Amino acid sequence: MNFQLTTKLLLFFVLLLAACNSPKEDADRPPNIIYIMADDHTTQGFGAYGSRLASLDPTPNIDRLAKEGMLLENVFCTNSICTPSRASIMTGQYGHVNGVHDLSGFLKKENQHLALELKELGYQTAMVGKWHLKYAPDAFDYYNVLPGQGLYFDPVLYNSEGIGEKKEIKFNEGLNREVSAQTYEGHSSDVITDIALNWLKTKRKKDQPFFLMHHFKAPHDFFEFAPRYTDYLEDVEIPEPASLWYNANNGSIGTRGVNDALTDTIGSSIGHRNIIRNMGMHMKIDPNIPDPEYKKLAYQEYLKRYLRCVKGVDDNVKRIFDYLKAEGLEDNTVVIYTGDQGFMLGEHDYIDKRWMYEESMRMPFLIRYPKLIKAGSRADAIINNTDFAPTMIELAGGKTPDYMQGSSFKSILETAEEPEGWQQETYYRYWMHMAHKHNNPAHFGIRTKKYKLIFFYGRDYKERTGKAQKWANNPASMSSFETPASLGVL
Ligand SMILES: [Ca+2]
Repeated sequence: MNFQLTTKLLLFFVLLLAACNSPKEDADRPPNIIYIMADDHTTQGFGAYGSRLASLDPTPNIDRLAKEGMLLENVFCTNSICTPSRASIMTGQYGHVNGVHDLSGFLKKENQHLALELKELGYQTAMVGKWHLKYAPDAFDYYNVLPGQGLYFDPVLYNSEGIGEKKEIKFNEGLNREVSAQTYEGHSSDVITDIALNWLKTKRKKDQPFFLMHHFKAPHDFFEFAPRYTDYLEDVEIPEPASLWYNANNGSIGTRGVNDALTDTIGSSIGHRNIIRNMGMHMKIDPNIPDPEYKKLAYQEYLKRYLRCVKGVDDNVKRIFDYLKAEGLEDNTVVIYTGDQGFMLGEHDYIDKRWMYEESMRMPFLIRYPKLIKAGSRADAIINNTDFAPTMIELAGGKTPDYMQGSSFKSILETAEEPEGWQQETYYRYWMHMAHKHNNPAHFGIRTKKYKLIFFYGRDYKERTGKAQKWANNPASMSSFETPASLGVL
C-alpha cells in the first residue's frame, strides 16, 4: 500500500469516526419543550424580577432560568384571569376570537391548537396539573389533570389512560363528563411534579422530542401550603408596598366613583376599605380590630401563605431541573417558567387579579435554552400571551399558523432586540363585570412601553340567566352597581 493510499484511507476512517461521534441526531432534532406555569405566580413573588420581596429570595431555583437564560420584562396577559389566559396560550388568539371571555369558557380538542401543532411537528405531548378548560386535553398524547380548580391536598386528577375510578364530574353548566380519576396523597405541587417526573421517566419516547406542560395549582387562593413550610418566613416582617397606604393616584372616576363614593365596594382590599370582600376576612383576622392594625395583620398573613406556596413550587421546579441534568437533557430542552397572569399582593390596597393595573397584567416569563439564548440576557419588547404558542411552534421548527393572532418572539430570544415592525402595544380586556365580590368593573385598554389607557365601560357583556352567573344583579355582591361611564356621567 503506497503512502498516498494509506493517507487517504486513514483520512476516510477519521472522517467516518467523526461522523459517528457527531451529535447529528440531537443537533438536527428540534428541542424538547417544558412549559412550567404556576397559577397566579406574579412577578413580585420572584427574586429575579427584583421587587420589594426579592430580598426574601423567594425563588432561588426558578431564578436560575434568568441567570442561565433570558428574563422578559414586558410580558402581559390579554385578560388577567385563569381560564381566558390559558385559552390564549393554547390558541394564540384573543378572547374575542377563541370565545373564552370568562371562567365558564372552554376549549374543545379541535381548538387545543398548541398541542395539535406540536404533535404535527413530531412531538410527543403531555399535559399535567391544572388545565381549567372544561373539555379534556384530548389533543395531548398524555394528560393527567385536575378537574377545574382541583384541591390543594390529596387532589383527584383524571387521566388519559383510563386508570382509576370512573367518575362523573360537572365541568360547566350543562357539561357533565365521565372521567377516569385517581386520588393522590399529598400536596398538589408535589403530586403534580411526581406525575410529570413519572411521565418523563417511564412514558417519554426517546426517539421523539417532547412537549410537556407542567401546570401547578399553587399559589392560587387560598394559599394552602405544604406543612413543611409552616416555619418558613414565620419570624420575618414582609416588606409592604408603599401604595398599600398611599394610593392617591390610583384609579379614576370609573373605579372610585364621584368623590370616592365607591371605594368601599370596588376592588377587593387588604384591610377594611372594601366592606364586601377583603383579605382580612379570608385570613380570619378579628373584624373588630380597626385599621391600620387589621390591614397590617391581614397583609402579613396573606403574604406568608402566598410565599410558602411559592416556595413549594420553587422546590418542585428544582426536581425537574435535577432530572434534566441527570438525563443529559439540559442543553436540548427549552425550559419556560411563567404564571397564568399577575396578581395583586397588596399594591394599591388590592388583592386578586382582573385589573389592567401593572401587577395584575404583567406575567413573569423566564426561559432557558443555551443553544439559542445568551445567559443572563433580558429583553423589554412588548409581548403578550397570544405570542407564546407561535414562539413555541417556531422553536419546534414550525411556522405560525394563519389562524393565530400572536407573533413568534424567537428572534427576540436570540438577539434581545425587537425585529423591525414588532408590536409596540398590547391590548387588554377584562369582561367579568363586578364578578365574585372582587367587584372589578369590566374594562378594556391598551398599553405601550410608556403609556396605558383604560376604559371602564360599566356593564356586563351578556345577559346572564343562570343563578350562579348572574353577577350583574346580585345584591349580595352589590353588583347591581353601574359605573358612572355607563350612566353617561363621563
Ligand atoms: Ca390564575
